[in-house]
Amino acid sequence: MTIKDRPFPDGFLWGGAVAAHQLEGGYDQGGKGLSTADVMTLGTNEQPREITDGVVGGKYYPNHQAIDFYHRYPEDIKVFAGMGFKCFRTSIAWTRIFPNGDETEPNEEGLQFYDDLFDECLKYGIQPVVTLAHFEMPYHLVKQYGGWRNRKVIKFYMNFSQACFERYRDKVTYWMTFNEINNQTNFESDGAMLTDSGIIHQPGENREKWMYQAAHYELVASAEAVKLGHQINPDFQIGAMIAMCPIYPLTSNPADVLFAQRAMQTRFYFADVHANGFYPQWLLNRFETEHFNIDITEADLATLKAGTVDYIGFSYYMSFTVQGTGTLAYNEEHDLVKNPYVKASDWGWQVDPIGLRYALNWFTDRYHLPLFIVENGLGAVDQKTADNQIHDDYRIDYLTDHLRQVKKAVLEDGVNLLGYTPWGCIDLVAASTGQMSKRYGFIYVDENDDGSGSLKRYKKDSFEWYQNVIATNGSEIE
Ligand code: P53
Repeated sequence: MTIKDRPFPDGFLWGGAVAAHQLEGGYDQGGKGLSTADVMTLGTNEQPREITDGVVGGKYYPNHQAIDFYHRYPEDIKVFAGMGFKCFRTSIAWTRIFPNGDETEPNEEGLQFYDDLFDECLKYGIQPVVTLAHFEMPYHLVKQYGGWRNRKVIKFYMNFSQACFERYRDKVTYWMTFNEINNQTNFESDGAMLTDSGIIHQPGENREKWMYQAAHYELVASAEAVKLGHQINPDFQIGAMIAMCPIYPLTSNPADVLFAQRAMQTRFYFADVHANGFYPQWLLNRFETEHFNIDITEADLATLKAGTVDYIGFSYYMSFTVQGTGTLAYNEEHDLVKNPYVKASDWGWQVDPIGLRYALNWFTDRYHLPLFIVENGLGAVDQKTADNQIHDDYRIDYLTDHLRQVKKAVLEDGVNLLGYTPWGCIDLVAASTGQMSKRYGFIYVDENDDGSGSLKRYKKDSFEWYQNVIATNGSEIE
């Protein structure tokens, strides 16, 4: 069987993906409250973003302005429509709807903003695909309640999701509950813990334990949201969102293979709970032996069972590799080794297109659910020429190489894939570093790391390439 000259399935959702805090800006407008994304400064690959105690004068916070999508979205959506987007993945900033998180009534101005944004998409036949919590939550919930350490936050999240489900009942079909909920597997990263769980660690506490506790409340909240969403509109498709970085053994040494398996079990148990509705036994055993005393009630277990997801959304950028360490306790901060068979991006992310086909098959075998690639892409430095061209052939190559593997997975392996939304379809603020110079877009935004620049938009070479991929429904990928 060949993939040459064959299209993707009818109705395949080609589009692009972004997240509220990384492009909207307007961080204090329309009644919006302060979010966790608003207290993170600019970093680099070597220098992690600083998490400040509130907004501190004299520091630069890239998400405050981002690319000003808050004011420019009609112009940007129009350009997406010109590319032929069938869908557009974005998130709803929790703090536009519940500025502090613990109010009883939602903020009408925030709700109206997303009504207008979704209407603008629908006008062009672009369906919004929406993440509820994408790496941000009200900062007040962090300060006042300890973020997702606190069971009370489940209720606040439910208020938020209910307000969104009800308001956008007839505008949105595809939802995701928590972006990359499993990125906190790297619990030693302050950034990952804040963005995923609103956790600011106290010195000396057991970080791993708190990661599992926070993730448990999030998984319960997700399951409750799935249940509620289906009551509000039975046609809703509510998914998980998992950061898929397959983890390979460095060698065929059985100790490496076993450790890689446990690393995968650890990084993806979140998806197990989302999709199966229960915890894997190895992890419950680990909670016991480590005396983590995670607060998991019988009622929680029933909720998890009753609120399994409809599909698995996932991001894919890179693969990881590990070597046996003599223990099975996987620690992402320390246990990753270089894979000699793949190259890395300028930010050290191991570029591995075949790993995407592997991932699609792995998810399918494990959960037998529809899949949705909701992020994929190459963060790279782009040069704008004097005549305003951006020749990003490296990005076209990256995406073509990945789409080739996706196409094989769909057409040859029979994977059920709903769509493909490359990350940062317009340049935006990088999550890990806060940089503008780590660009993913088909559309270049004239803005520097320090926020200077005209914010004008320019089409890159990849724009026309992707436009053609969509117009031909991928049939030219071979
Ligand atoms: P940036 C780590 C590993 C894989 C995906 O990332 C990740 C991260 C955290 O940075 O995040 C996702 O912008 C995330 C997006 C993010 C994108 O990947 O750091 O869902 O919000 O922007 C790319 O290069």
